[in-house]
Amino acid sequence: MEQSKRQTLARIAGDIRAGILRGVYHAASGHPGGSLSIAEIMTYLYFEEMSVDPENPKWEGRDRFVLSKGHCAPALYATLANKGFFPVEELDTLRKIDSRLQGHPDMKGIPGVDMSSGSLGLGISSACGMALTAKHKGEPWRVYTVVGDGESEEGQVWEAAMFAAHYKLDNLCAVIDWNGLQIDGPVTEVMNPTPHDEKLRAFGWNVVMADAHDFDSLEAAFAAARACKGKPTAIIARSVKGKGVSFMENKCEWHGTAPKEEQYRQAMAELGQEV
Ligand SMILES: Cc1ncc(C[n+]2csc(CCOP(=O)(O)OP(=O)(O)O)c2C)c(N)n1
Ligand SMILES: [Mg+2]
Repeated sequence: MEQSKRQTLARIAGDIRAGILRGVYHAASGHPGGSLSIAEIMTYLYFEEMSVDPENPKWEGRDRFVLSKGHCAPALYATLANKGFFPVEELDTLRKIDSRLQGHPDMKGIPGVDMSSGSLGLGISSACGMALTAKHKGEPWRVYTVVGDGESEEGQVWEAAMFAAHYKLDNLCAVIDWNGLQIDGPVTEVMNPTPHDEKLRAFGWNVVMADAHDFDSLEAAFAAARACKGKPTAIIARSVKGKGVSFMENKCEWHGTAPKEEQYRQAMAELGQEV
């Protein structure tokens, strides 16, 4: 990847992190940890990989995205706002009464949201249904979903994995955000879903490993997903929960806690962002 492109994407990921923090700070609630861990993934998807049109969010030919780990809505909202689906200032209304940006994504109210989500395990199944629809219709658009590693403890995720391989959904790409933590502890201690790579291969998936914070690694992974025919692809993306804010990194406590004013100021300063 050219250095200028890498720099542009890094700047956008920084803006997305700032948008996440703005939202949860003003809401005084929400989920910063798992939102920050997918900033580069969301950046790469919406600014390089997917065909979408902010002027026409319901365009039939668009690629679809399902945030299966719906609690990380702040990341999706910050991405959509920076892409131009709605004003960045609206991020300050996160979780407020009468705001359309509620704690979990709502496809009926928010431009650019293709599927409502929040109940873990369901989103990847919706993504499978969308991908099968595209196959039936002979449409070229692709479907992307981001699944949490804690979420992958849900049985329904594995039912979806079986379904996607059975129907040879090579237009489906599931990114597993492997940040190692879920709501109350390390994923491997709560209910160990690893090794994802061996299990998904056994289910019939193409599996690609990636560094979730490295755009070159993401570029290679998404290219490998596109190139694979006859199988769905899982990108297992190694990430850091709370990435970019020193005191949030790898801390379960920041799964669903909003920063206080001083912490917010410090976090924004670390990101080089205006408060
Ligand atoms: C079916 C269901 N059970 C429980 C929850 C509550 N919950 C919200 S986030 C979370 C942990 C998710 O962990 P992970 O998927 O690793 O998310 P991340 O680390 O990316 O934030 C849980 C249990 C939920 N949203 N849905
Ligand atoms: Mg996790």
